[in-house]
Amino acid sequence: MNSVFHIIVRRLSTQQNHYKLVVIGAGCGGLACASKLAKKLPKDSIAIIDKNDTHIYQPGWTLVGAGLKTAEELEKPQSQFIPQNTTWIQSYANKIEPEKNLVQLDDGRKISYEYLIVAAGIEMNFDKIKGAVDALDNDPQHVISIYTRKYVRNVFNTLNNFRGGQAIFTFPMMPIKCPGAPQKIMYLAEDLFRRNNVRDKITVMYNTSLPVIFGVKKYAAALMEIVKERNIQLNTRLNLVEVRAKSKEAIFENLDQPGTMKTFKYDVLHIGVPMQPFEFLAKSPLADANGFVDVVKETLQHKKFPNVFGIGDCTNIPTSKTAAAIAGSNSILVRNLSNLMFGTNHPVHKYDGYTSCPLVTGYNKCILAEFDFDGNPLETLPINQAKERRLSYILKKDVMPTMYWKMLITGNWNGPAVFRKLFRLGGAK
Ligand code: UQ1
Repeated sequence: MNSVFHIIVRRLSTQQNHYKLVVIGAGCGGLACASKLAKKLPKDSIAIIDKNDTHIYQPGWTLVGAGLKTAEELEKPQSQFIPQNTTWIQSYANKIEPEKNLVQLDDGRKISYEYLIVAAGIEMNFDKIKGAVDALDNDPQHVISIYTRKYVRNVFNTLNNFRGGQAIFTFPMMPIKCPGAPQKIMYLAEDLFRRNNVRDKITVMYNTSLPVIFGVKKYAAALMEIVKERNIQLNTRLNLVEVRAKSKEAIFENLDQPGTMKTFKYDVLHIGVPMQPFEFLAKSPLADANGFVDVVKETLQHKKFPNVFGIGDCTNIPTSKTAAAIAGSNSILVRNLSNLMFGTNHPVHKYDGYTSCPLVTGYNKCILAEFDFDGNPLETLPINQAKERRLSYILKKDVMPTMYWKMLITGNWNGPAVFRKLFRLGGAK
């Protein structure tokens, strides 16, 4: 009863057209920041704009692809997470006019703000690969992707039923969110093939647009060992441009010789999706030349509009786009925005680029990569996290989801830096 009442009140209150703070996006970054600020601001000061009814724990999708979780258990009603005392505007933002402090919604309504947080995420675009959508929709026995709510549900079935042939896993052009995911699902698949006693009948191949397997040297070295040991074929500087479902051919552009194509036969093709900034952002005065929200990477404040901040996948902050990056940056955004809003003078804490990639390498092991803007490891635990460990796997599979739901998006998790300092004080290097 109570919650029905709240929903009605919230719906009615969406008639308000001005807010002290507007947050675009109720994903991980938007909720983490809004939850913190809702505790500091009076009722009805904050509006959160997001159309989606469902909040999805996206870092779990690799595990769904491996049959370790169900897609359903990663999904919860968004209404549970919109912080009390804020207004949920269930629309899409489709235009931002920062000179006028206005956000326009898809129904034409205009919402004005004093302060704006842009946390809109990044858009996936399979259409950049000719034939990909058709193949994913019509040939799910052979063409798969963990990257969307719709397609992830089919991945485990296909991998688990695979009995022989060539399995190709692709990594698209940057930027993408969770750059580790396209290879995590490959390691899990390779392990699954072994468990199903068909590994010797399968070629496993990783075709990446990057020149290296991973951007951070320490973890790249560990991953190269695994790739060698497990007989995975690694091809760099190849970008998937076309899928021919009928002939089961994947066409890649050789990025070192633009215009030159290379064709591979596949029996299973896992597609890492090309991504791009949402068009309304790319076209807005907030965007940089690539269409991402142009913020100062240490403070998360917009470079031209000081009352605007950005967090997460929609920004041009040069770190890997992950939930862990939100964990490492949300308190910095909130602190800097609070200083501006309340005229306070808390010390300016600077974001160091902390991000993390729990690289699951099998059904019970994981390399827990954590690093900063410069690709220097920033490891939490006083052990070498480049080693495959069961502990890291348990953290990824069982601990992170709870931290995300209970702490991060509720505004109570500022990343693991506090533990890092604690362990270092305890005597580790
Ligand atoms: C993290 O805080 C986080 O958000 C809850 C993740 O997203 C799911 C992560 O993957 C990681 C690695 C962290 C960092 C936390 C620890 C304890 C290393």
